[in-house]
Amino acid sequence: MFNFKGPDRRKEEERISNEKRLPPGQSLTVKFPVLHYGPVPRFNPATWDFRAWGEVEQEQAWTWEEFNKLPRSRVVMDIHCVTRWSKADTLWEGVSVRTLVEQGFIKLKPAAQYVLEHAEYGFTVNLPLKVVLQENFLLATHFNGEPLTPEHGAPLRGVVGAIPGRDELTSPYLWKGAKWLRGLEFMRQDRLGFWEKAGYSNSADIWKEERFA
Ligand SMILES: Nc1nc2c(c(=O)[nH]1)N[C@H]1C(S)=C(S)[C@@H](COP(=O)(O)O)O[C@H]1N2
Ligand SMILES: [Mo]
Repeated sequence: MFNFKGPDRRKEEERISNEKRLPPGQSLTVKFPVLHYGPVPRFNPATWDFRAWGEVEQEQAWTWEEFNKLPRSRVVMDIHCVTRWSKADTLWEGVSVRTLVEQGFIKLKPAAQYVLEHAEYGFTVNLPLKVVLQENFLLATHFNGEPLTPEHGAPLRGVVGAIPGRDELTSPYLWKGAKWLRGLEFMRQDRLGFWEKAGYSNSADIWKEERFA
């Protein structure tokens, strides 16, 4: 992609802003800051699994090997952190929940309305099912063509951002994607995740600047 120095960062910020891609209160970064609570877990491909449970016809569990055989998708998005940095044109590759549902890898019960992402160490994040099924939410294994690094969520993370020009999609802040993701729980009723319980906004819409509850 790009490699900017200071003045280029400002120029790029101006461009993104002119294209109406910079949400209120955000500034563009060309770095990729690391943000999370707690330690970075180790990945063991022999014991790792990814599970889907709750309001599903049948619970599922994929090994790392099986997960890598699922249909794959790519998406280019702008990502926006609640701590006010944004990063433009990030390329993510992985597995789309919408595709898993459409192709019958996950069979949802009609009662499923909300999703809780479950990550290592009991970390959770909640989103409406409707948002998880959008194209701007991905179960990502790769960032900008490379496997995720441990600190950015390897081997698998949820990621959510804004796809330029797709204003009809709900676009939450980046914390709504759990790093070190191990499963999705489909629920009838909403349940708050880790940061949501700590006072962050439940809906977290970047355009409405919904940072705190
Ligand atoms: N497991 C886990 N995932 C998490 C978090 C966390 O604390 N634990 N923090 C979230 C927050 S607040 C942000 S802004 C993004 C940051 O992702 P990055 O470190 O790749 O930039 O991860 C999100 N996912
Ligand atoms: Mo964050």
